[in-house]
Amino acid sequence: MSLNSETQTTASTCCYCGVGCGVLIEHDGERILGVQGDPAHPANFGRLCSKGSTLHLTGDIDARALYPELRLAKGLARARTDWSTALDHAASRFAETIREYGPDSVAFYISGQLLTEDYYAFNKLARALVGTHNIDSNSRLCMSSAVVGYKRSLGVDAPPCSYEDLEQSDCVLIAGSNMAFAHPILFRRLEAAKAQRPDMRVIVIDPRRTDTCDLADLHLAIRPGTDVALFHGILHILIQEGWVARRFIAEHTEGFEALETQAADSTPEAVAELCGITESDLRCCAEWIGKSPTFLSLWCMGLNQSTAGSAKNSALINLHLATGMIGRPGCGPFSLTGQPNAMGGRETGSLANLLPGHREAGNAEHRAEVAQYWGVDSLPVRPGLTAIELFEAVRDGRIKALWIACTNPAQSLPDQLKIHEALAACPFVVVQEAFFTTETCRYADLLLPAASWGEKEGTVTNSERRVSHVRRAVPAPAEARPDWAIVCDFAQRLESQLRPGLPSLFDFDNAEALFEEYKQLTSGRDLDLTGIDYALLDNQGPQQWPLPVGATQGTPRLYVDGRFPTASSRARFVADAYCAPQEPRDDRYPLTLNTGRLRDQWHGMSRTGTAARLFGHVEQAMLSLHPDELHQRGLQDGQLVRVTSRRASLILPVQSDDAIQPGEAFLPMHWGDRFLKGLGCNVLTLPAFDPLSKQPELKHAAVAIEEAELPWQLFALIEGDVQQRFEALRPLCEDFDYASLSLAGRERPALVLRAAHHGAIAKELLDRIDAHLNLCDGPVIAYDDPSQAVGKRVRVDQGRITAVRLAGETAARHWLKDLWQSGQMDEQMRRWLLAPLSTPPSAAGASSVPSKTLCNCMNVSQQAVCAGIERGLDLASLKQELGCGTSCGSCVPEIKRLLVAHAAPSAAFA
Ligand SMILES: Nc1nc2c(c(=O)[nH]1)N[C@H]1C(S)=C(S)[C@@H](COP(=O)(O)OP(=O)(O)OC[C@H]3O[C@@H](n4cnc5c(=O)[nH]c(N)nc54)[C@H](O)[C@@H]3O)O[C@H]1N2
Ligand SMILES: Nc1nc2c(c(=O)[nH]1)N[C@H]1C(S)=C(S)[C@@H](COP(=O)(O)OP(=O)(O)OC[C@H]3O[C@@H](n4cnc5c(=O)[nH]c(N)nc54)[C@H](O)[C@@H]3O)O[C@H]1N2
Ligand code: SF4
Ligand SMILES: [Mo]
Repeated sequence: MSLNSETQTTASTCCYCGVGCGVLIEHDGERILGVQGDPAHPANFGRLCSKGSTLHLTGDIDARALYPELRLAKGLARARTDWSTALDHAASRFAETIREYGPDSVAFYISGQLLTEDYYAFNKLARALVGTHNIDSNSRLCMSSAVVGYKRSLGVDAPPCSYEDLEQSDCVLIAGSNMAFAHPILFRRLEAAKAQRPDMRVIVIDPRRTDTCDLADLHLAIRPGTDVALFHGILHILIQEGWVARRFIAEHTEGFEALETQAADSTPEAVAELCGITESDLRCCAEWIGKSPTFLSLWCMGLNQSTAGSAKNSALINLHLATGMIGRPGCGPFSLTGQPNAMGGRETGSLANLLPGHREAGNAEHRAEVAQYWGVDSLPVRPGLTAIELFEAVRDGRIKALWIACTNPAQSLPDQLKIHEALAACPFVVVQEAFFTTETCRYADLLLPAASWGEKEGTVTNSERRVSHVRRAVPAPAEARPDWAIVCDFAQRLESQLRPGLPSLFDFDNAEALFEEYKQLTSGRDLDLTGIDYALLDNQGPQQWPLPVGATQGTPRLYVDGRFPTASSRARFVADAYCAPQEPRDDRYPLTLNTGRLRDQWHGMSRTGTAARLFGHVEQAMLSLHPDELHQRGLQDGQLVRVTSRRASLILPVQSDDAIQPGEAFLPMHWGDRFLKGLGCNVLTLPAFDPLSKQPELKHAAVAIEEAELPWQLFALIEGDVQQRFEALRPLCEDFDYASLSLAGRERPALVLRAAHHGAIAKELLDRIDAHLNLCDGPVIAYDDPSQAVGKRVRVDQGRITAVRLAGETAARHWLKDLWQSGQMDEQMRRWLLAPLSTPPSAAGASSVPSKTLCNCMNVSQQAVCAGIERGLDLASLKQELGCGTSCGSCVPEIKRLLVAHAAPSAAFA
């Protein structure tokens, strides 16, 4: 996009992951025109990944929630209303419910993507005004095991490291993190460090061979869920070999004896066997940890999302304490936070069991401190419900009014059938959302449009405890409002019902006023933020806490003096026994289903799912299985299967992938019911949770698969107005056994529908689909077989294909999609269209495989890269000739893998 003289730039942050990159938003005061990495931001120094650099292409206005909408009675449609009516109505419903059933009959379910000021307002609303601890967030699905891990082992919830430690470490252990996809800018920093210091050891612990393994000197593909056993086994070897820091243990820790006894049983033979790795790999891993001068560990959902999540966290921290590898440059246990402000949520107390300033809701002294600061008599004593428990309480009627903000539980929580039941049964559901398209919005009795990225002000804290100022670049569209403002406006209306005549607790004119009030609650606490204000962040840039008033700079590293914030000032060894995942595989459900992230999509895709090019790398939801598992079942790559867990089934295509171990399966978490009929991957997952952190086991569900015989297939593509067409076509998908929607293209985005059914669908349904595809009249070339075995329609506007529909048989879909993409239309195709043939003309060089965009920044396809490799190009010359991998670098690991596959004569080369 060319920038004119009126273009302004606003420095802000990326709204995706916990790396917390700084972005420069280019805009004209009304619309966002472009985005660049902020060279001055210490998280990214100007770089952005494939998601950050496409932010300005996302957020299609047609998908945004623009006006408050109210449903007056269940069964009726929602209608547009004004803010005042909307919030008065909500205040009355909440006040009535609280009066009749008590404060614990209402609940708030919020998000790690809110800003610190939003969180603070929600917390004060729930705990001080309503008088309930029923306020939990999606961080329960994300970081709560890390919170428990830090608190149990080190005393408080504080990641002790800095990003610089990645550059300074000699041995980096990456456990249950695919940082190449999920924290790409940190992965780039690690790549660069390893290129500079090739002696640096990188160990990856992940059941899958991910792109992150590209950097690994050692990859331990352990059996899912066996991390605790592995960490105990490593400790066993460290002790046996004398690689433990006895002096550090004696001076700065407690509880080592109990752990030694525990580790004594974890013999290398037994652990290697249990984890499914070789004893020599296990010993190698322990040796690198034990002998390297510095040791850093990075982890994410592979540890946290587990019924042993807390135990996994502490077992890993044990290794740092045993080796004294903490509090020094290049050392320490360093959780990568998922969401952009998961940290801020923890700081402001946005989990049911927490209170602002790293306090505990279960601690009477903490409750009294906070109550006094807020000027209320007391805070409730009764513990609040955590995410899974909370939705259970919604389902069984204990919760009668539910406020959901900035999260999409009807996609992201496990055991989706129950979540949908709960939302349908709840008497009053408020959804505060930036996009009206999410699965959860369907259940909103009141939909409140929220401002989103680039439209709101506040602060966020990234994985390294660094607080950034999030600045507003443009006004929010239509009537959307910032989250904190919605909360405060609602709270004031609720106050007039619940505590009439008293001074308001929510008299805040702007986000900064909220920050100023909140930060005093951190005074004297481990995270002391009292020295931070917006002006300091503006003048001196983002700062790492603690930064108490009077301090001149933030704190890059914690525990440098070996003193820990526990009663004894000693860190604690935790001796948890290994526990297997809740749902072991058996004869009936012989596969373990693992779920996680793709490179270019974000969660439920409300934002990334509006940018066609972000589907270029992976176009549709596929279940990945080891080739042997496909072979055993006589399945072909791309064939439709029915995946069944103890809870439900889902139909989608399989994909052969030797990065997955036999006995396991992998499904991306992104496709919910909107993009894939059948409620998405979480219809399969289980609600079992960790006893301490209450974090659910989203990574290990037992499943079975069988071929889904759905011979009647449909493929459709239509260019333009993709969001509107999405809304129109999605309801029709319900009539198919399988249906999935996605976007395709770059400059001319198109909506793509793939569907399949056990028999031919009704002619009337096909006609309705054709009508939405613009294929009923005008320049349409059609062949319609009366038996519906083959039906083909293509619209050609000014010599270019603009819509396609294949019915019955879809073998020509890749060929037609390529023709659409290239803007070509030839005589051969015209002839084919008019003939009763289903397969594409072989002479046309028609591709039988879908094309894939490897490098999204520079628009380079996998085919082009492979052709380059065939011509003998290496990585440097591929970059130079094709441009791939020269911008954000996210595709480089994949290009390297193709180079290796080509070099190895036996490996399959696509
Ligand atoms: N592209 C992209 N990036 C994101 C996000 C996104 O949606 N898209 N979301 C953000 C958020 S909120 C989060 S929480 C992070 C998540 O970031 P990650 O945790 O890195 O991502 P996941 O893909 O969920 O899971 C990581 C890995 O855990 C592995 N794993 C599964 N079971 C086990 C196990 O038992 N042990 C071990 N050691 N590993 C296991 C999986 O195979 C997977 O490769 O990503 C953040 N960044
Ligand atoms: N199977 C499986 N399930 C998982 C996971 C997994 O690995 N596997 N990971 C879990 C994890 S770690 C996480 S973090 C969750 C994420 O799950 P969700 O929280 O459900 O994910 P999002 O789709 O990011 O939801 C955020 C919503 O906020 C909206 N939004 C964006 N900006 C704003 C704003 O400024 N204000 C408001 N009010 N709304 C806004 C977006 O449109 C979006 O709908 O998923 C969890 N679920
Ligand atoms: S690494 Fe994370 S914060 Fe940085 S640009 Fe990518 S998604 Fe945004
Ligand atoms: Mo997360």
